[in-house]
Amino acid sequence: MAILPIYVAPHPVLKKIADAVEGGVTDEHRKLMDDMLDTMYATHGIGLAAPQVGESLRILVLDVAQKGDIDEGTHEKGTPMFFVNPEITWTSDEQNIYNEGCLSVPGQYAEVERPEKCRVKFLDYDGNEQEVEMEGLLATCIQHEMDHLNGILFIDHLSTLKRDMLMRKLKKWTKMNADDIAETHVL
Ligand code: GNR
Ligand code: NI
Repeated sequence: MAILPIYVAPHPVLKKIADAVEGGVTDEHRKLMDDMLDTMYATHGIGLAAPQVGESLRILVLDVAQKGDIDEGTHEKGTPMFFVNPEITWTSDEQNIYNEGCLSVPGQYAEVERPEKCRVKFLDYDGNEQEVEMEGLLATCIQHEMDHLNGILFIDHLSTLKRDMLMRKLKKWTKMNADDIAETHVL
């Protein structure tokens, strides 16, 4: 159990193509996934990619069903899901628009269009190969997380004008909150 600091844009680790996990899922990878899940719950995220905690590896955790508020003591885990070396094998023609946020772009939100459904092949927590189909928020979230493994942030889907505006707002946000986030974020 550990809560890891979150790397904030424009940190270079967020721009790298993450390395595939070679030789199967080990206890070391499982410890990273457990810590990522704790970190995700502690920060109220619904997904987290390893590069966001400074590990350039193709590992993700998701839980879009978590409910309640950790500060109020009403926080409940939904269904945590773990993905190692995920690959999108199919996307629907149908698109969906969500107002996205990102723990690495704190305080900023924008609408992003992505396929409404997708199929993903991956190794699970135990290292077994699986393929699942996702839709709605889950599909949006896994595509957002997969982007992180390829050095892409949700703001990279916006026009240059909107992206520059959000990055300027982010710089102001990090300056304003510098004291509060010194231990929880890496700038
Ligand atoms: O917590 C998160 N919420 C969210 C909302 C809409 C679309 C994507 C996301 S993912 C984000 C957590 C995060 O930054 N994951 O990389
Ligand atoms: Ni993100």
